[in-house]
Amino acid sequence: MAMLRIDVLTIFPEFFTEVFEFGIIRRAKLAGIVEINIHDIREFATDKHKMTDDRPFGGGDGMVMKPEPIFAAIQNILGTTDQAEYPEGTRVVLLSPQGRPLSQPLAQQLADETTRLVLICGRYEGVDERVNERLVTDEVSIGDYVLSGGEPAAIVIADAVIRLLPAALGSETSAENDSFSDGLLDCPHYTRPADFMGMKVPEVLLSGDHAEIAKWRRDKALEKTRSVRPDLLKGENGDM
Ligand code: 9WO
Repeated sequence: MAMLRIDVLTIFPEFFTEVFEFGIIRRAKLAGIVEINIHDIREFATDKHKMTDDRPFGGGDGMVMKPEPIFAAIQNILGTTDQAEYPEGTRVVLLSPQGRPLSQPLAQQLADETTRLVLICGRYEGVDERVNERLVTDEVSIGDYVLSGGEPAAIVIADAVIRLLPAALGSETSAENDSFSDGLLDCPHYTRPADFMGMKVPEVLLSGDHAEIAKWRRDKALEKTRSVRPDLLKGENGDM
């Protein structure tokens, strides 16, 4: 049984046809570390026109996603629409700008604690509030901007979480070396040739002195973070 099962609810299932077929995510799927199922909300619409949206009460432009098809999908996927009966380790995440910002600690928490991750992708002007009230355990944002749908955000959160699953990262890399694992931005990276168009690789990286190389990399990561994201360096009480 996979360590993590991800179910995505969307009106555009084809959006996800290829996106999980590359790199670490593909390898994690093939290794049975993660199982990803895409569900077309329209298939859970009960009326004869398979309606997934309707006009907003109170007027206004656009349409709102109806609650019934999403409730029916959650019933089908989790066997219940009662949060108290959700399987152990279940998170039902609504992707929206109103959500808690995704961060490396949140991705790590989801990777460590979640066995079932359901991602609800909104479209139109939004999802009926009863979905948020009754079904959603977490609302998550990937940034302070509005997208045309929750689907791109679902891909981002799935990627950030899957790569942190134990054994998902092979020997070639490790999440511990992630810049964000120590709260800093990344250091510069170089590969051959050592001199490219007159731009030379820093001598220290050719020295073989691993202690000096580690110090150089940390100093560069600190320098980059200070210049681009000083907010990442502030402690709890706002000092450095
Ligand atoms: C639309 C919107 C517009 C202005 C201010 C806040 C807003 N929230 C939403 C919203 O939740 N829209 C629904 C989901 C329906 C339209 C597409 N949706 C969406 C999700 N747009 N952008 C996101 C999103 C998700 C995660 N992180 C950033 C943005």
